[in-house]
Amino acid sequence: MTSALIVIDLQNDFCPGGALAVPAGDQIVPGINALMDAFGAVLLTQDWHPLAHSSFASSHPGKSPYDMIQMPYGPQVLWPDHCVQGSHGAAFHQALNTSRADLILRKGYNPAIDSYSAFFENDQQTPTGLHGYLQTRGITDLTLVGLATDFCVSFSAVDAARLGYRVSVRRDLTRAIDLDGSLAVAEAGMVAAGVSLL
Ligand code: VGL
Ligand code: ZN
Repeated sequence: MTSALIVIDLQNDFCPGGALAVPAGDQIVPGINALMDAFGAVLLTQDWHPLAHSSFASSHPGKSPYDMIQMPYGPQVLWPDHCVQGSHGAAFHQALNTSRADLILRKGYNPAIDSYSAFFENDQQTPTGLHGYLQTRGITDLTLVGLATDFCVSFSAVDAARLGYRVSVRRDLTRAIDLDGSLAVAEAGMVAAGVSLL
């Protein structure tokens, strides 16, 4: 068993009605549940921010959601408050089959650094521990699904490919935020990194 399904951030705040809703984000849940049976390992990630996280526009006086700012680690999009630790918005979509998960990996808990990728925070240096977990289990092949295609899914996929995993993204089981063409940029970046877009 060397392959894993990684379900990225299928949480209420990224679904219709949520604080950072991805259009039709909830529509991919049944297909993701159905895909779990094809994998020996199923992992879920959960965006998990403390109150007043530095990625929230509300933490930066005078700034609005979707503004860009310069952080010590580089440019950062400012978001509406979302996925606050323990909130309903941070909970998984109620229809997602969470019972099948071997591991739930939380990320974005560092107040000063956002974390789109499941492998590294946005400074591209601070590890989440996922690489060690996968290596220890001998997992070499990853299929990624979930939200959002152009942020957490693509950052995770590119990092995974750079770390040497064989990586596929099931485009039909992801949905995008698509800020100013971010989906096209993300897809080109994934292809350039050697990710298979299925
Ligand atoms: C995400 C923006 C902020 C994502 C998380 O899951 O794609 N996007 N936090
Ligand atoms: Zn977030």
